[in-house]
Amino acid sequence: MYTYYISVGSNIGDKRGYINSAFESLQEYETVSEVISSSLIETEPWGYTDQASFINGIWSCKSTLAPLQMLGLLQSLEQRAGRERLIHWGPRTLDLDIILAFDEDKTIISVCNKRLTIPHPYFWDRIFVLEPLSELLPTFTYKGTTIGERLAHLSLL
Ligand code: PH2
Ligand code: MG
Ligand code: MG
Repeated sequence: MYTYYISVGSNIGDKRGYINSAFESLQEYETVSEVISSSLIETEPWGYTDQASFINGIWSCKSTLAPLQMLGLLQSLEQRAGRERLIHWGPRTLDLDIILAFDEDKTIISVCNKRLTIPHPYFWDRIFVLEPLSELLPTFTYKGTTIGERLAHLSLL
């Protein structure tokens, strides 16, 4: 059994609607359990800034699916939300990214291949990920820094 933390984002159309219907769909898979959502927050676009504000949050869940299988499941939920890949980091109806995965003994899992890199390569730099993640994992520590310290640091930049 794996534990996943998934970053969710939307900045087109009925943003909360896309996120909430995908949340309900995720709960319907027999291979997925204990689905929990952080609060959803409105955030300014990061990276490619000439686009609408986002609604962001973090979901956690348990699953028997291995990381690449979970990626496939999340991509099918993005497809159902009409996701199109036009501009890198550009506007999207629904973006579901695996941020972190843990195995049965709570050891962090690393994956690095053409389709998937986890931990997500930018998660530790993004307030829109860390703020909702801190709600679900308030004592998380990465490379010797607590999530609270990291958020304080990023907020001062
Ligand atoms: N996603 C991006 C790029 N920039 N900015 C915010 N605020 N929220 C996002 O989810 C987001 C972003 C690429 O995935
Ligand atoms: Mg993303
Ligand atoms: Mg993505």
